[in-house]
Order: sequence, then structure tokens, then C-alpha cells
Amino acid sequence: MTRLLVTGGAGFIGANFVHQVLESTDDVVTVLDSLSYAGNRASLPDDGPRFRFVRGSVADPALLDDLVPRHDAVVHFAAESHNDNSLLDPSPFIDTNIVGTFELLQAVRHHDVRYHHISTDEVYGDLELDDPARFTETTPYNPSSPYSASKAGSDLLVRAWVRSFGVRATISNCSNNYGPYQHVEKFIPRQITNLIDGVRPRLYGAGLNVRDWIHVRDHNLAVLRILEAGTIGETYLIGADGELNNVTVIRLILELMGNDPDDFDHVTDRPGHDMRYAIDASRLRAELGWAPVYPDFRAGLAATIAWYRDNEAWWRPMKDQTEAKYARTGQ
Ligand code: NAD
Ligand code: TDX
Repeated sequence: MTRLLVTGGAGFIGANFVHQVLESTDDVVTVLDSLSYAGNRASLPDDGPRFRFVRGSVADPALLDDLVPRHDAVVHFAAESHNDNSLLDPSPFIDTNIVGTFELLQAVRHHDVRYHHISTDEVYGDLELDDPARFTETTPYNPSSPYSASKAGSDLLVRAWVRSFGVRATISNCSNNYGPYQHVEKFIPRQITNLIDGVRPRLYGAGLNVRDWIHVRDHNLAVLRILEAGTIGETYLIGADGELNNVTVIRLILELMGNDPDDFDHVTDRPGHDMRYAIDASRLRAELGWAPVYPDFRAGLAATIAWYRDNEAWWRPMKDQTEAKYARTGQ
């Protein structure tokens, strides 16, 4: 039995992680989450013998000094996670992603607690559509947006704390996740919930940008594997060979929801929009024996659509304010 402290556990990937841990292990979980606009207590179970929820910030050193030493490992999901928001106001991205990670590293350092850092493929910048290369653990960092720059900064802090202070940390950089409990500001849930509301999907620019989709449960299975068998100080890239451009994804959502696949609108492009992300996950596969359990994107997307249809009470309270924000940028 391991005592896990999961930061950002009321968000999309963290909440799925908590459910997977409670289902498949006998670990005990504490979630530390500030319940920002992106956090939802309803994504998590009620408090009980194996689960406890603590509302607070990862940038609060006194709270961390109390919580961290009661745990065997910290899994750090908490972040400001949306590129579009980082273009409107970068400030919380610096506070949570950089200062928050710094405070957490200081706490795990002082209490000698194992640490796993959740990061993103966006730290590597983007690839041309016809580039034969994919991102690997040695690709140089080259972030484009305030979001990806703040994640890159936090990754570099982790590497320095490993080397300078001997912190027992691993890092994973994953590609775009999809699945249940994802905020309706993100591409796939936004289009699904728009269609439920009879609104046409919104594609940024020409829609030729490529994302490397992975089911959230496969991301979390990789994280569990790294916690179990990863080498301290190492970085692992997580991806499931799921490259698709945005127009293909929108057309598939339309088709699966019984609409004409051409029934969508092109809207203002994202400034600085990364063209393509692509992950080479060979190290994770070869060294840790991980492979995706949910590789069928069409089936995963159909299940995700069904989840949003069945869980309107979960997403409805966030929908209007999210769309009001997009209306202000013409998106
Ligand atoms: P999310 O926005 O859905 O959830 C983030 C959670 O962090 C929320 O519950 C929020 O309340 C919490 N939080 C924010 N600031 C906090 C603070 N100061 N203290 C404590 N909690 C705070 O994000 P997500 O999509 O679940 O992403 C989780 C992690 O995975 C992030 O680190 C993100 O960079 C990374 N990641 C995401 C993806 C993706 O496709 N979504 C891909 C690769 C990596
Ligand atoms: O309405 C939309 N229309 C559209 O065309 C939205 C919201 C997005 N898009 C495009 C932009 C991207 O090319 O879809 C693609 C995916 O957009 P997002 O869901 O905002 O994800 P992205 O910017 O790729 O970043 C995601 O993956 C990497 C997560 O939000 C990050 O947290 C993660 O690090």
C-alpha cells in the first residue's frame, strides 16, 4: 500500500488517475486541488477510508509542509492547462506552473518524498507536417506559448532539483489526452457539447494542425508504470501513435453524432498556433513494457461522446461562461 498525494486531482487527467488508482490498487489517495475554474469536486469520490480531498494551492508552502511528509509519493498534475487562456492572461500560469512546482520540489526535497512530474509534449515546440522526425526524450526544448513555456520552466526546475539536491523524481511528457471529465473549453468536449446544444463546431483556421491523441486512461497507466519501475532522474515520453489533424477529428465527431461531416465553421486561428505534435514513445514501451490498452480512437471517441451525453449535469454549469470567453476572441 502506497500513500499518494495527487495534486490537481479535481481536473481532467488527475480525476481519471484517482479513479484508476482506487479501482486497480490498494493505495490510499489524498487530492490537493485549489478548485480553480478547471477543478470540479464532483469528478471525485466522497471522502472515505482510502480517499481524502484537501482544498488548497500547490503554491502554499505551509500546507505542503504539513501534507507532503504524510505521503510516500507525490504525483503532480496541478497546472493551468489551457493554451488559449495563457494567451489572454499568462499570470496564473507563472504562479501555478512555475512557482507551484518550485514549492512542491522544495517540500519533496526537505521531506525526501518520491515525486512524479506530469508534463506535456508542447515543451518541444512544434513539427512541420512533413517532418519525418517525432519528439524523443532528447529533443531540445522550444516552447511556443505562455502555457508551454511555463511547463518547460517547471520541467527544468525538476531536472535541476534531481541533479543538485538528489530529489527522487521522474518526468513524463504526454501528448493530447481525451476522455471523460475533460473541461468543455478543450477541443473535443467543446465540439461534442456544442453539438448537443445544436451549435456548429468551431475549427481554428484551416484546421490542418495535427495532434497526437491518447486516451486519458492510457496516459495514466503509463504514469503508474513509471511510478512503479521508472528510473529516478529520467524523462519518459507518453504517446499512442494517434496523429490526426483537427478537421479529421471534427468530421469524425459530426459523423458519430449523426450530423453531416461538413457541418462546421472555420473561426479565427489561435495566435502562434503549433502546427504538429508527434511522440516517439519507444523508451516507455521498451524499458517499462507499456502499450496502449485503448488504441482505437474511433471507439474511444464514441465512448467519450456517450459520456458527455450521459453526464450533462457535470458539464452544463461550465458551458455558458466558457462560450462567452470564446465569443470575446471571435472563436
Ligand atoms: P485541468 O485544467 O483539467 O486540471 C488542472 C487541475 O489543477 C484543476 O483541478 C485545478 O483546479 C487544479 N489547479 C490549478 N491550479 C492549482 C493550484 N495552484 N493548486 C492546486 N491545484 C490547482 O488539466 P488537465 O488537462 O487534467 O492536465 C493535468 C496535467 O497534465 C497538467 O500538468 C497538464 O500540463 C498536463 N498535460 C495535459 C494534457 C492534456 O491533453 N490535457 C496533455 C499532456 C500533459
Ligand atoms: O474550439 C476549438 N477549435 C479548434 O480548432 C478549440 C478549443 C481548439 N481547436 C484546436 C487547437 C488545437 O490545434 O484544436 C487543437 C486542440 O486544442 P486544445 O484542446 O486547446 O489542446 P492543445 O492546445 O493542443 O493542448 C492540449 O494538449 C497538450 C492540452 O490543453 C494541454 O494541456 C496539453 O499540454
